[in-house]
Amino acid sequence: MLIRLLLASALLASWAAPARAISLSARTDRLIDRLEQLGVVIDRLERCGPGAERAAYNMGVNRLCLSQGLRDQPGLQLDVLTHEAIHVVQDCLDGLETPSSSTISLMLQAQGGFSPAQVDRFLTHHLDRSTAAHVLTVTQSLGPLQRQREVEAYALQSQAGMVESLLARHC
Ligand SMILES: [Ca+2]
Repeated sequence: MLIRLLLASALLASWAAPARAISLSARTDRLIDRLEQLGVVIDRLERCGPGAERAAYNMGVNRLCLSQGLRDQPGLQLDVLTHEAIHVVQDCLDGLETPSSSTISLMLQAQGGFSPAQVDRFLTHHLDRSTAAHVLTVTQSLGPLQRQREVEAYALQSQAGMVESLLARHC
């Protein structure tokens, strides 16, 4: 199982990028630049939804909202942006220009030859217990595909380098 995890990580990660050498806000700026290059419009608003959401991505119009308030919390800001960037990757997997999206799980199965159970173990490996409980709560009313998209975004939201690599490969 460990070898499979490493293989999945190698498939997703960019080992060449010395990510830690760069500041959190510089990494956020770089990710924003990358998304803008793809044609994603970034809106910096006070709030991103009726429930004062910190961020949102609309795959129909390729607009990503990031709350202004996050500027004071660079670590959280990068995680939140990375979470939304994973939704952009999922959008790209079904064509960025279309209003539909796919999942990283289906991509790993199709392109990496992984079984659904192996992909689940890989994602669970990156998801800490408290986050996993939170994801189950916030996705309770969602259908299986939408829930899977959220599981992937929560599991990989602290993996900015991996997500940059996924954007480069699939968008
Ligand atoms: Ca789209």
